[in-house]
Amino acid sequence: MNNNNFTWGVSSSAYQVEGGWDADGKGPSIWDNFSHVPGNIKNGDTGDIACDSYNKVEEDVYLLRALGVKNYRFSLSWSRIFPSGRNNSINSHGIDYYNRLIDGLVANNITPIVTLYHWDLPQALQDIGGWESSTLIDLFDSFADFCFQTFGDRVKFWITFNEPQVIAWAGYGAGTLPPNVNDPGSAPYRVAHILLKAHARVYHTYDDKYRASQGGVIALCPNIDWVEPKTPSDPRDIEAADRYLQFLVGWFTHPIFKNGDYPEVMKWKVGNRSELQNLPSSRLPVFTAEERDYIRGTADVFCFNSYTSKIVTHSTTRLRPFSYEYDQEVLTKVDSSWPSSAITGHRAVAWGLRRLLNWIKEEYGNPPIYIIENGVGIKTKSDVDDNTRIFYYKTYIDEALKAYKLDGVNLRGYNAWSFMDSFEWLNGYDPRFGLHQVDFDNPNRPRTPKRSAVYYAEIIRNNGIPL
Ligand code: LGS
Repeated sequence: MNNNNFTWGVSSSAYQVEGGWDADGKGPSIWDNFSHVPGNIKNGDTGDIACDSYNKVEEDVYLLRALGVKNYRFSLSWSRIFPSGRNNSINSHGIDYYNRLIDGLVANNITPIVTLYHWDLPQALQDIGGWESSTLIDLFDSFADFCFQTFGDRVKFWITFNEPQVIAWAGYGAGTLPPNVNDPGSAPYRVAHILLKAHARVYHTYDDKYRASQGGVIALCPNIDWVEPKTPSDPRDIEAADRYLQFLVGWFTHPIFKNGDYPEVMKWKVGNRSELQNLPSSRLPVFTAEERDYIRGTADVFCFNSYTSKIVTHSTTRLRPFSYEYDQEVLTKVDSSWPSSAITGHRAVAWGLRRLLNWIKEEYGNPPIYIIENGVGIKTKSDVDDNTRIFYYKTYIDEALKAYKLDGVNLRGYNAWSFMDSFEWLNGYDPRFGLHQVDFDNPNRPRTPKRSAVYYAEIIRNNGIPL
């Protein structure tokens, strides 16, 4: 590959690797409290110690350097920095930790990509309503402002929200993830509205106060599954697939990368126009003209996470009233002929990534694109030979590079999920997504590179798949 600026990296998030859940003055987050309730997490696992990265800065940086990555994407734990979520109490130990990590990365020529919010809201802010409260817009902005001020001399790549749709749907619709609000009617739409405003506010704060002196980029990071129409010759299935993508991702990226507003199909299906269809009245909040101007253009690059692909078919029956499945008349499922990854219901469909990259290029005018998470979880502790993961990376990276080299997609970087085995939310420590194995039975949490780490390091050295 002739582009030496292409950036290869690995990704993680604070709650999944740090541990030190109450160390040195850190406040509790909604994930600390949720994982402490027996029965919530598989095998009774918690992130209390996780990979103990809080105590392993030097070792983690050493492993990153050995991999040869150009960047490391991690997140900041809000309640480690502001234990109560507010800037009236600042935890200097938490700041020291992130300073040591960032300094270690920079000293080794590894660019930090820093996510401001990867799901671990300070509990104190959940207590005042969490993302259902517009007060969070101010509070998130003041947290972000502090982070820009404190770390922005060395951090030049910021992500506001990881997978905002998961925050809205899983947190406030299905209620499967904390704060477990089960309100599939309108709550996810209200939460998304607040997340979009919070994202835009933080973007403008960066623009107004820091961009000139710090010169970085800022984005948000939705998750996107590629979808194929079940019957490619059936226009209704094609439309259903498009509708799925608009409800899944356009929800956030249409306002930001297009016109400051939700996709037309969302306004038609769940906005005011739904009254014309004799459906429940609008659940989609409305932006004022001023807000649309404020939101439009608030990302410098297009980041996303992707793991799998699905099949979509049109359906004439509404699956769930007030729905949760993209309000649709859309059925999604997996194609049983696609190779299964080790995760139930999660197929490894590498060519879906190429199509997805082309869709982003067409839909949003070929912005600079970063794949921030891609990888496979394997449900076993003894994945020593690691063939499934090597195959996954080889085929997915190959398809991403086809999009880049052959299709003219403006792809700038690829990050593997994950740097190391870590706490996988409701699934605890099984499945394993890591390029490094972590021994969670050992209090020292030793890390061992897997064969996939060696393979990925070769890809990085070769700046593409080795011949
Ligand atoms: O750990 C998360 C990874 C792993 O797979 C990361 O924090 C998230 O940003 C992201 O959602 N991640 C992810 N998503 C794909 C869905 C995997 C389904 C796992 C199901 C296990 C039974």
